[in-house]
Amino acid sequence: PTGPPFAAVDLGASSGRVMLGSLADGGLSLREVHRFPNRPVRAGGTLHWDILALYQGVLDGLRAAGRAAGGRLAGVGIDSWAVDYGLLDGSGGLLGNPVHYRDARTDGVGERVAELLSPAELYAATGLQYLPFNTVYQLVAAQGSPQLSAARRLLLIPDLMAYWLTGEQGTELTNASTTQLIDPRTRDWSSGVARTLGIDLGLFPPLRGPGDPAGRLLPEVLAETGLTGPVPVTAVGSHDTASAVAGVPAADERFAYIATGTWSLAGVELDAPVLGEESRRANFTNELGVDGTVRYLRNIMGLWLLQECLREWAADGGPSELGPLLAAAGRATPLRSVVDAGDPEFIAPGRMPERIAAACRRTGQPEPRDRAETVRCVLDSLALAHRAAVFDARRLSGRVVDTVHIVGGGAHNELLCQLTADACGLPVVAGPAEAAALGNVLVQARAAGAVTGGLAELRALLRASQRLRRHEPSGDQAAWAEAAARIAGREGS
Ligand code: ADP
Ligand code: LRH
Repeated sequence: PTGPPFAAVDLGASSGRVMLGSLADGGLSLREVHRFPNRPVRAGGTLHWDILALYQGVLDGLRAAGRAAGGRLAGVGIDSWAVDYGLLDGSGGLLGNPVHYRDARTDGVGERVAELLSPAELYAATGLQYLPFNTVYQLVAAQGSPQLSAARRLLLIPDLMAYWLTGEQGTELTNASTTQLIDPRTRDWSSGVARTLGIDLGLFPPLRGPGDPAGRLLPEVLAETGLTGPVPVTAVGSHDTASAVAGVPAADERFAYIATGTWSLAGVELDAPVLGEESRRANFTNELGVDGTVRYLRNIMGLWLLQECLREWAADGGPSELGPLLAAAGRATPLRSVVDAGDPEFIAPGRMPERIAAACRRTGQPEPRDRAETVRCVLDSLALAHRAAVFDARRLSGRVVDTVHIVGGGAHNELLCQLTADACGLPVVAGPAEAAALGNVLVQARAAGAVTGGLAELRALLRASQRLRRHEPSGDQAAWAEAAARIAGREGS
């Protein structure tokens, strides 16, 4: 007999969802009960997350989960995008809407931080890829602001949601590792970095790890959602990418993963960080994973490029449906023009088709002539960036890679998966698209004693139950190398 299901709350930059996961017959089934858009709001010149709308989405999702599961849940786990946070005053009230990592407040802050701590020293201490929006830069940007001065607590986004649901505060480790304030060797705070940059680590509640208890749903939440208590909340890999990597259906260690959604996070899973200068210059990050692992990966722009083109085209009228555009892109000339999908110049929102065309011009390549060619340019560029990241991860870590797993929403995009297989010259296993929710459920289920074993055993459950698609590499590797050379020097490798 199967018990009540586990609810996974997975908040992505493009949408939030609540999924129900059940373990039965040696497998894991997952079912979406609620999905809601995540629409950032620019107000007073600052780009914010609409955090209460997201929390409402979580409550609506838990209500739907309760309806689907007869009012009973075995537990709840929450994961979301990284680096961002809410500040609380001394009585636990939220001080303003969390600022979006794409907001311009961190412009130029990297240079200021580099004067206090050289990039080499910061990397040696934290192992994190330079991304202008890492939490350290956001906190340095906010220094001296009335809001930060008034703050008594800082909660990362999933921890903030967990606090509202349970009344309990903690800082989950995998997501804390994206702040650039964690030493990946000790898996604890780097007090030296915090001291040098004037950041008060006392703002963070104590660390907790994936599988640790995170409280129980408050009576007011049970009343609001129609759930019957007690419902435990468990800390999972609360960084969505940590949950997604736990949800990769790998059969052994010889794999690279690409979690493709709004971002593409491409790399390998290691037991220990790689912290040398070569790794820093190659723009690789050492984020912490479930079960003591290190996610050695590169952040690449991802389907954000496509999302932003679609947003622009929808506002303009004319064809902007994804399916027909992908079909047309599949017929367009391969590798006609490519851009560097690792370039921070694509981080900010707005005018994406124009910015892509400008990048093509700058590198002496023809501009895309229509929407299909723009989509093809984006997908070829992503495949090329995937190739560079997989090759560099392999070279810098010494890990043998014979399969590339693509998980996340991009696993639905067959053209992108095939192009990635072609570019890497390696087979791609595509799916599950909802790896983050699956990794979230598996960590909760193990904490509750419903499954046992390490990541290998958890992944075997995924292979037994998830539909996966295999793409064999085809075509000419030399063509990809030639395309890479057109943007060389700007690429991470
Ligand atoms: P995030 O977690 O960052 O919000 P997701 O992992 O949900 O992102 O991925 C969203 C992206 O996945 C979309 O922007 C879209 O490009 C892609 N995607 C989702 N469904 C499909 C589909 N059916 N076909 C092609 N691409 C898809
Ligand atoms: C993906 C993600 C990624 C981070 C970015 C801010 O959703 O968590 O791992 O770098 O968002």
